[in-house]
This record gives sequence, structure tokens and C-alpha cells, in this order.
Amino acid sequence: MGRRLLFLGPPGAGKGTQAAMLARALGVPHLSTGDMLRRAVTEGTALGLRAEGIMAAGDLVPDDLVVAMVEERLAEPDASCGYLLDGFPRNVAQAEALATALGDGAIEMVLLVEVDEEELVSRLLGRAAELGRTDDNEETIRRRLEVYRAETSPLVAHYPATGIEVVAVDGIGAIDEVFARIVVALAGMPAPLPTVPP
Ligand code: B4P
Repeated sequence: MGRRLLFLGPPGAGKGTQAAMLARALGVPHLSTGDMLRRAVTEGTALGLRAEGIMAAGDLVPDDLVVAMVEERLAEPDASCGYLLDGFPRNVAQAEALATALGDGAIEMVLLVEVDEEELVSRLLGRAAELGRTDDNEETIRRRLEVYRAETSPLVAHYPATGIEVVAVDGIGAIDEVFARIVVALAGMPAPLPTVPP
């Protein structure tokens, strides 16, 4: 079994960006619940139809739907050699469901990407102009930040309380600089380090 890592951080912190780079470097699948849900919306599946309005409002999709989606993905053969979770678990109930499904070893370390709120809003408004995501308007961004504070940030205390280390990484700076910090943060782990891409 390879690396089982979780990226935690507020919307816009760069989790998706960094998780994709690190998953490539480690050779493990990148599991982003945001990407999976957006794909379901685009494909018009039953899950997508339930999730669409909730995501556009900046709220969390119900736990039972997200947990079932992740369990199904983790049962695929490529996840048997490790994975990088991005955007899941998003609250303590999801973390407990994951631990129940996969046991205590489901996550070996949490990487917390930290960025201040002003920078988050400006990045997400920038992405709105670029990608046209329906949840990247200022009102929804503020709502997503509120949901992060209320629902997701308690995981920062939950994981150490269950014996899993949370390592904070400064998410401000160029994408490659942040990646290099993540590589350093992983240095304490007993496995080969990924190399910083050119
Ligand atoms: P996500 O897709 O997870 O969206 P996000 O929190 O905004 O993170 P994202 O990965 O997109 O942002 P990133 O920091 O990479 O979730 C979207 C919605 O799906 C949620 O609101 C919710 O409704 C639903 N959902 C997802 N998971 C769920 C779950 N488990 N339970 C319930 N509901 C769930 O990047 C942001 C921007 O910053 C990018 O444009 C990027 O290019 C830029 N950026 C990255 N690094 C940078 C850097 N160093 N400097 C400058 N810009 C940078």
C-alpha cells in the first residue's frame, strides 16, 4: 500500500492544484470530490441533478451521497496502491464514515494548505473569469468560506485527536514554491520523496 494522504484547506487554497501535481509525482490516483461531483453534473446523472443547485449555492452535498461516491471510487483497483484525497472528508461525519469503511489506516497524514481570506477571494474570482464555474461568484465564495469555517476546519483538531498528524503548509507564493514546501513537509515520512517538477 502506497501513500494515503489528505489535502485540507479552504476553497481556493490551491489544494486541487497541488494534489494533482503530488499525485502525479507519487504515482497514486488524485481523488477530488469536487471534480467527481462536477463531472456528475455535466453528465446529468441522478447524483449530478441532486448536487447541482447545492454546489451553486456553496453548500455541502449530503454526506450519504458523497460517502457512497468515494467508497465506490476507492474500491477501484488503482486505489489499492494509495491515493491522494482532495476535498474529502469535508466534515467530521465524513471523516468518521471513511475511517469506518477503510479502518484506521485510511489516512496516514493530512496536509493543511493555509491561505488568508483576502487572497482566497481574489484567486477564486480570478478563476471565475477563467473557467466560468457557477460557484465562483463573490456571494457563493463567501458562503463556501463560512461552510469551511463551520464544517471543515474542525477536522484540523479531529485528526490529531485520532492520532493522525496534520502538517500545515503556507499556500501563498508561486505554485512550484508551494509544491516544494509540501515535498519538505513529506520528508519526515518513511518513503521516497517525490521530485519537484521542472
Ligand atoms: P471543490 O472542487 O473541492 O472546490 P474548492 O474548495 O474551491 O477547491 P479547489 O480545489 O477548486 O480550489 P484550488 O484551491 O485548487 O468543491 C466545490 C464544491 O463541491 C463544494 O463547494 C461543495 O458544494 C462540493 N463538494 C466537494 N467535495 C464535497 C464533499 N466532500 N462533501 C460535500 N460537498 C462537497 O484552486 C483555486 C484557484 O487558485 C485556482 O484557480 C488555482 O489556479 C489558483 N491557485 C492555486 N494555487 C495558487 C497559487 N499558489 N497562487 C495563485 N493562485 C493559485
